[in-house]
Amino acid sequence: MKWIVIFMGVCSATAMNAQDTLWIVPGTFIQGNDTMPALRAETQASWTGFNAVIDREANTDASIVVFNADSVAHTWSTNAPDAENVTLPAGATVNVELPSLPQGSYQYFLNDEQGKILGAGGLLRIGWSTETLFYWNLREWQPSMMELSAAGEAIDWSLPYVPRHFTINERSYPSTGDDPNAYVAVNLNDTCYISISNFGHMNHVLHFHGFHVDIISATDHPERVGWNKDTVPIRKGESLTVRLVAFQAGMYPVHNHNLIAVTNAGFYPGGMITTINVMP
Ligand SMILES: [Cu+2]
Repeated sequence: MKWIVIFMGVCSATAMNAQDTLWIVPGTFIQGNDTMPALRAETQASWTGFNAVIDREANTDASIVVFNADSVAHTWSTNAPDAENVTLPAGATVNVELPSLPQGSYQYFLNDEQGKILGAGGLLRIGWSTETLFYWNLREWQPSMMELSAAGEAIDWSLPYVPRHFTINERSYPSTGDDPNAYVAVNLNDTCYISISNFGHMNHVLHFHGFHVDIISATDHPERVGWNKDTVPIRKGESLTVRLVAFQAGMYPVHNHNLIAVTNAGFYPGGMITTINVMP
C-alpha cells in the first residue's frame, strides 16, 4: 500500500507544479522608493518575494505541508466552498488538508489581518496538466498600512485605502514582462489558459486588447462560465480561469481598467499591465 502511495506521488510530480511544502517567510518588498515589510508563501525556506502556486488534481483530496517561519501565528484558508481556517503556530510545521475540488482556479491565503495585508498567498490550480498555463496573482500594496500591521497594530478599515503599488505576481509593469507566468507568450493558433486571482482589498477589472477570452471557471460568479468577453471583473477574493485562443499574431496589452491600478507610486504607466505576445 505504501508503495502505491509513493508511486502516485512521483506521478503527480511529473504533472505541473506539485509543490508539497510551502514556507511562510517574512521579508522586505521593495517597489520604487518604497520598502515594505511583507510575507510570502515561498517554495523554499529563504525569501524570494514571490508567492508559490499549488497544483493539484481535480476531485481528489490532497494536502500540503506548511512551515510558518514567521515569529507570529497565522491562519491558513482558501476560497474553496466551506473552506476552514487552519492555525499555523509560529515556527510550526502543519499538514494542511486541501479540499477535493472541480477543475478551476482557486486561491490559498493567510486569513489573519497581518497575513492578508503583508501578502502571503497564491493560486491553487486544480485539474490542469498538459495545457499551456499562465497565472496572474493580483494585489495592491499600501506601505503605511503594511508598516502598521507588521508592528502588530490593528488596521482601521474605515480610513481611506490608497495603495501605491499594484502588482501581477508581485511585479508591476514594466517588470511584468520579465515573468514568464505573467507575460503571455504563445504561438499563433495556440490555446492557453490563464488562472487569475484577486488577493487584494479592492475589486479589479482587466481589459484584454486583441482578444475576447472565454470564462472557464469563476469562484464567485459561476453564472459567468461560458461568457466570452474582452473585459473581465474579478471581485476581491475571487479566482477565475480564462481561455485565450491566439487567432492573430502580434503584441497586445492587458491592463487594469481602473486607471489608479496602472500606476507605480502615482506615475503612469505601471501597475497591473502585461502583454500577450502571439508569435507567427
Ligand atoms: Cu484597454
